[in-house]
Amino acid sequence: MRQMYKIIFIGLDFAGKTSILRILEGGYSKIDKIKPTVGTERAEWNILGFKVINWDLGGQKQFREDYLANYKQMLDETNLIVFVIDMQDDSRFNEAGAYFDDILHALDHLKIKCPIVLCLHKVDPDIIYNASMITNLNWVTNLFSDYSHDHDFEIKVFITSIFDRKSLIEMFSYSIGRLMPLSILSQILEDFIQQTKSLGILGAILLDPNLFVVGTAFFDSNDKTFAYKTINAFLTLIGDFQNLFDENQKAYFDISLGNDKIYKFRLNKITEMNLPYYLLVMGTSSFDIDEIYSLFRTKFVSVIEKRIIKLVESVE
Ligand SMILES: Nc1nc2c(ncn2[C@@H]2O[C@H](COP(=O)(O)OP(=O)(O)OP(=O)(O)O)[C@@H](O)[C@H]2O)c(=O)[nH]1
Ligand SMILES: [Mg+2]
Repeated sequence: MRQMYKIIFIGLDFAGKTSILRILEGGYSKIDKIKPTVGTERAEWNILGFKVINWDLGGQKQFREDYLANYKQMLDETNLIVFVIDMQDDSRFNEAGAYFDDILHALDHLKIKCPIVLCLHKVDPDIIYNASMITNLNWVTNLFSDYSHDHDFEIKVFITSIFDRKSLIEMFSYSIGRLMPLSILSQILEDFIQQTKSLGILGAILLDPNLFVVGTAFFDSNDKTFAYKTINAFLTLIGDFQNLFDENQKAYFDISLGNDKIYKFRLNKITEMNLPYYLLVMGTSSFDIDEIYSLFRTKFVSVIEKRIIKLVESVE
């Protein structure tokens, strides 16, 4: 059987679980039509040849009670949990925390030690620095860390909003990175930036056809942080404008930092591959993108393609 991963999206009703999944699926257009989820909805995604089944667990009280009564059936063979909390509704933080506690106990009973991702959600860009939001973020972080204290789970916290698609892509890229052996793709990119260092490259990010980050390599961690922030702009543009790419399937983006420092970004659709993967490269002003990309095309594309095919086999 092909390797399959089960990801559970769980949290109170109205937390935003279904909305997150719809945005990750690639569109704002579907958001208006979302209704409260009745029971559980399952969706199968193909990521790098792996089957990822997202379980969206409706959060209304009767469903929560039902899952807790039948937790074995619901949580069995879970590979990762995304727990979503509505950060705009402080009247329900304790209720969300108690539910989280129930889930941790159920996982302990089943002896499941999967990674857990906490989405502190609905932290929209316009309210992220509001005093009340900062209070809420501290409150919930402390509350949930108290609940997780007596357990032994690897918990990673993300601040997310459907109005910041990058925050969701970052959260989900982390999640798939915890499941799949992706480090091999980053190793290939490491090799690539070493070989193109003299051409002014600072780093590279490989995005899959869903725009999830599947590999990164940078010489400097500050550059990496900077590149991640810029991805946001690119992802929004790719989603919104079909004509972003020129006839060579490249998109350009330069950022001048004022002190003579220019960061250049080039996003390339890797047309040689069966599905549209994307390579984002970051460089200095002397960056020779044509030469860098031609080296990528001749020496790395087929290696990456073969590795992606092999990834699935390696875990079977
Ligand atoms: N402001 C804001 N609203 C959001 C965000 N995410 C979701 N919402 C809204 O929150 C409401 C509930 O979203 P859903 O995705 O249906 O929530 P759910 O967790 O799936 O709810 P159940 O299916 O009942 O468990 C909808 O009106 C969404 O538009 C967000 O990041 N910011
Ligand atoms: Mg829902």
